[in-house]
Amino acid sequence: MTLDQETRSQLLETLDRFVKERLIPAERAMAETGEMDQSILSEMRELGLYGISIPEEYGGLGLCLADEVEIAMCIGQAAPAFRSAFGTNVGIGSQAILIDGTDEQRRKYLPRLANGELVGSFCLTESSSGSDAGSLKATAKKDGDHYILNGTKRYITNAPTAGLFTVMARTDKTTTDGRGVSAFLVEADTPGVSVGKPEKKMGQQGAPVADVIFENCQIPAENLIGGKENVGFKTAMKVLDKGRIHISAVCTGLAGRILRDAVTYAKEREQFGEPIANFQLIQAMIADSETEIYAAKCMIRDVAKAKDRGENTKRRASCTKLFASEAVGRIADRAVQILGGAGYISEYGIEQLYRDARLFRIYEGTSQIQQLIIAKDVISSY
Ligand code: COS
Repeated sequence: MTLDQETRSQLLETLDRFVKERLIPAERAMAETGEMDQSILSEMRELGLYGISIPEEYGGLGLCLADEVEIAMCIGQAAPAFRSAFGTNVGIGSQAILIDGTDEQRRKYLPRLANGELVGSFCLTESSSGSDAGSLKATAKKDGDHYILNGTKRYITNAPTAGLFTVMARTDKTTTDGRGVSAFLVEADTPGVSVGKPEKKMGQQGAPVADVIFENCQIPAENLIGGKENVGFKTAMKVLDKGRIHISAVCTGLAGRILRDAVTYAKEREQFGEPIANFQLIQAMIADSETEIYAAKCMIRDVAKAKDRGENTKRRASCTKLFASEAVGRIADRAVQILGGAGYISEYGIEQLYRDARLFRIYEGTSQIQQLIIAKDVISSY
């Protein structure tokens, strides 16, 4: 569904107020304790944020990607951990079911993902397979009308709060690449599933990340996504194609926030008898940052519309993720520079956002993986 102009503006205004009145003031406490305020999570549920991408027939808002990215840019203005709380339900924790799941799988899980009762999480990465995702070692062995799952997944976002895992595991032991991988839905309370201790991280405190361990975990055969073996790697790639566009929007929302904070500071801070915003070397950093934000927004809106039209956006999703995540890194770096000594001191908040932004160049595919995807696709097209 595409929102009409008025509904879209009203929704974005409401969310912008929520960001400024509720999320930004709660950032510091979350960064210090690593805990998200439960009342904020309830408000996010009430706002329908967990279900923005899930079709209305399953209880979500059923928004098109063009609307979803506007919401991601808006919420992205606050510390990224807030977006992460519901982001897996919107993206990597629900999309495999939506893209390749059976009707029964959709009916069973999507309504509870849409209202936030269930948190979805995506288990692809392992200790020995990060960028080379297809080489994963977790196994799923068919045993009558069940599969027996074994393996350990690493750095799994929202693992400690998840009720449902999308798990990629090898069903064809004769393979070592993506061709023998299948995708499964595993409920967190299934015997044999355990979650490790949340990792201590550089930033994004409040967005929990942990190992997920599967030990002789018996899952019903009907939880094989789409009922088809050995197509799970492709499912994961399709999920990431969309996820990378969404993440680009989060990067760009944060970039705008960081620039705003840096400009506010530059207008107040005086040196050599005047605000530092008057100095052209500061202005150059502001101008470069604004230009990159504008370019990223153009890419995001363009690729989101293309995906809504049903086009293959693999290359463009990677171009956008590469550009937007690298841009927010540069913008955060310039903001620290504009704030000078204050940029390095936690009281001013920029150093926290600088650390938060660092993850974007790594997760949902590193910048180098985006470059490989883009180059391979371009080379094969000429
Ligand atoms: N959509 C649909 N199918 C896709 C696809 C996509 N976006 N990308 C790849 N595929 C298909 C290919 O067409 C190929 O199919 P065939 O075997 O039928 O030809 C198959 O999947 C394997 O593709 P490819 O040969 O490109 O796989 P590689 O093992 O070379 O690796 C990369 C591909 C490196 C791009 C992949 O492993 C990757 O994205 N790694 C990063 C993982 C990541 O983002 N992790 C983040 C953590 S999860 S939040």
